Amino acid sequence: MTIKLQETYGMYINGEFVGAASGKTFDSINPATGEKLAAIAYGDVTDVDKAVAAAWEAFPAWGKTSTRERSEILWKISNVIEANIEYLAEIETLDNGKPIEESRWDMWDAVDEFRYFASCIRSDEGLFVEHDDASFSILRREPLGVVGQIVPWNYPICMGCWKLAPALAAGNCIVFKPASNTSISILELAKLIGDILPSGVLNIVTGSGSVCGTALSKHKGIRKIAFTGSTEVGRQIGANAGQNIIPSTLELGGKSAHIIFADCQWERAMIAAQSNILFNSGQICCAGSRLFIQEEIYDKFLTELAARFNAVKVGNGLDPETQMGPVIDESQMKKILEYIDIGVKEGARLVAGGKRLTGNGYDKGFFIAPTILADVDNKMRVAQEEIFGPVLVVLKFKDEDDVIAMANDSCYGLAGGVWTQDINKALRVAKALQGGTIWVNEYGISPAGSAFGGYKDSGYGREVHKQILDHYTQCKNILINT
Ligand code: TAP
Repeated sequence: MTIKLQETYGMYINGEFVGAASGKTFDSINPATGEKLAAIAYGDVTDVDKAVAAAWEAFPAWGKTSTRERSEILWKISNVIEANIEYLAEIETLDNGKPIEESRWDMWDAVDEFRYFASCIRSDEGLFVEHDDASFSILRREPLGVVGQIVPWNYPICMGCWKLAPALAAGNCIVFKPASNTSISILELAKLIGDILPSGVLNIVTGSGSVCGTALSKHKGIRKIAFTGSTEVGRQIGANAGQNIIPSTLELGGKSAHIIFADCQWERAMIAAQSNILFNSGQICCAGSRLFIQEEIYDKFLTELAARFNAVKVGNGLDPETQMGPVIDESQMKKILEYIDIGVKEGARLVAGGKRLTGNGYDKGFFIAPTILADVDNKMRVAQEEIFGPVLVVLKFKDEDDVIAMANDSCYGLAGGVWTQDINKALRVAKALQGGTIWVNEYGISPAGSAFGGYKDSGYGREVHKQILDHYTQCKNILINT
């Protein structure tokens, strides 16, 4: 399929695509070619005001729909996404750069998210508390009203649907801001589902984080803000929410420990160690970016891993042979290359990659060779700071206590992974690790129904699980005395 994108995309407000009040636009760039894909409306506070007003206009009716009606609407949305997987996946790859197969997985994840929450609200039996023979309380879930949602560029549709599905399921209206690097796919999705949702229930504002995102997160008209992105911006969003006395959920950065014990299943652990730093060019919040290898197998595992990194086919994500695409933009590329430099200066040993790829059609895009920095000390900056690129840092460990201490010596606590065939050891380590998700003999998957979110500076709130519905509703206790 070859898609013809619109030259210009407006914001989606009150069921219509509209330009920014200022008339300004910004360009969305294909990271594989450096070429402009489309111009996007550059929204500011005026546009955000308009979107919030439209959402409140829609709320009285939407908030009163039955769970059956909302569930059916969510199913319809999931069916539309499923029917358009190839179309949406190609747009995602054009805009984000990831290999087309990864974009397809993201779309399936989005489909599943809507179906999961469509089912959750039909099976929620609510809470009833009997106080004594005469009186009882009904704990009623009520929607919050209008909620704000802000997402990053690494999983535009997938992260978007992680947020849209539960908010809609709970009966809220939404003002949603995609990342400015990747606004197109969610606007295309709005086109596809526009006639399923009543006007004003879903509004999408586009523009920069500093102007449009700030206007949304400070807006007095929103009743909750959900954010996925960097810890730095998450702090500001959380503070803004605090000022307005509204709840926030924050899914932030990570530097997850991926632990390979000597008794691991070799091939499976090897594949996971590679793919969980090279999927999406390493631009994954829960990437297994700190790889801990037990000393007995350190040299052998590292040598084989480096050979695999060197054999990865890097290229345009639309080429089905491509295993890893570009990084999102030039500034991200420079930041990643700087970190590689820092790591080498700190004393790490470069055993794969380490440079920008040039020639061979790479020059106009933002391609970095899959990189491994070995013999890293956990105190080094490359072990403590999130690089958000295809750069694996590798550390050696002696035993369980040693690796748990190093793994937890991080300001982040998003995720972690453990590879061993000893289930007792696996559980001991999984319990000891400070992270919201710990995979055992697995890494990186978060199917609907598992809970995803961070400890420490990685944020709070758990998405992909029905408990997020608590964050999109408020509880009313109705006490009845007979
Ligand atoms: P950010 O710079 O934080 O941007 C994320 C979103 O926030 C974008 O839509 C951005 O808009 C907007 N934004 C930026 N500054 C803002 C402000 N002052 N007020 C309100 N909104 C603002 O992150 P990023 O560079 O796009 O994404 C990478 C980070 O996200 C990494 O740290 C990664 O770990 C994290 N991440 C976490 C998760 C989970 S689930 N924990 C998942 C994916 C990514 P613009 O695009 O216009 O700047």
